[in-house]
Amino acid sequence: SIASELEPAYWPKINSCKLNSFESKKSTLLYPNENPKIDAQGLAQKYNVQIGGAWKPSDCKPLFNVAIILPYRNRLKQLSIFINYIHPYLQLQNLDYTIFVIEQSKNKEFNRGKLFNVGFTEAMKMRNFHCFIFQDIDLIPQNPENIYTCSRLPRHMSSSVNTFRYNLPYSGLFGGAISITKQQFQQVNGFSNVYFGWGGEDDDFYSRLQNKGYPICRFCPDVAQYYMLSHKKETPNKERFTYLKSGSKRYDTDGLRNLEYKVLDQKLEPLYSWFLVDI
Ligand code: NGS
Repeated sequence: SIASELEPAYWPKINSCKLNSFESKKSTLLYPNENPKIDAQGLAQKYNVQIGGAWKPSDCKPLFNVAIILPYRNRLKQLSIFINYIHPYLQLQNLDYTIFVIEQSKNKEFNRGKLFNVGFTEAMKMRNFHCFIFQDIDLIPQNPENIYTCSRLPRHMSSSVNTFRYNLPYSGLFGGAISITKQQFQQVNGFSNVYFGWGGEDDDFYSRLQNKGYPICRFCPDVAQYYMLSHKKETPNKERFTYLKSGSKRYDTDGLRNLEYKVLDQKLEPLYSWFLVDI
């Protein structure tokens, strides 16, 4: 049934963490502080975040863990707004989570899909994560019920964004913020690596899921509400439609399986694990 497909893939059982501590906030939409004080050490202490951006509840045992992968370049203010907001938000949900920031070096166009593949690969070297959230740092989840873990089906989490007046622009949209299990991500060979510049990589990823027979799911619009931080529009990739057309030829070869990159630097920051990569 639909209901069971929306359940977390690792729904907590007896003696494990309840997901109910956010009940009281249910009807309140949350907004980020757009001018947060940048005191990473202080925030890490206040919220008990382990170095590298990891946290889990101490009074119960989460039955799932999640890696949150954030592709990044040149948006320091947005990063600090997001990071300041997301730790307390996630802690309302009693998750075992780690935050990864994957920064692309300067020399090429931004490649969101490839950075997700890198994030997946590096996170898996640190720990055998069950569940991955791939998301943009300009998207602030507003409803604490939008749980940051995997459903049985891959989930489009950001289906209701203020900039689209909380409407879904097209039914195949699978961009912004998504959740997917490790196995599902490996089965579709991750994202394509060929999309440099804005657009198309998420549509390609959706086709990969369809190709392997995975329907996607979404929570209802009031749960899936996001507030988008403003920024100027990126330059679209002129090749994106050509790549999308020939996409199916590359599903098996282009992705996690042929991923090549170089880690230029890495650091366990107080609030996230940071990787600088040349792709
Ligand atoms: C589509 C893009 C997607 C993008 C979506 C929403 O047109 O990559 O718009 O973008 N696909 C192509 O360009 C082929 S948004 O308005 O949120 O910036 O995610």
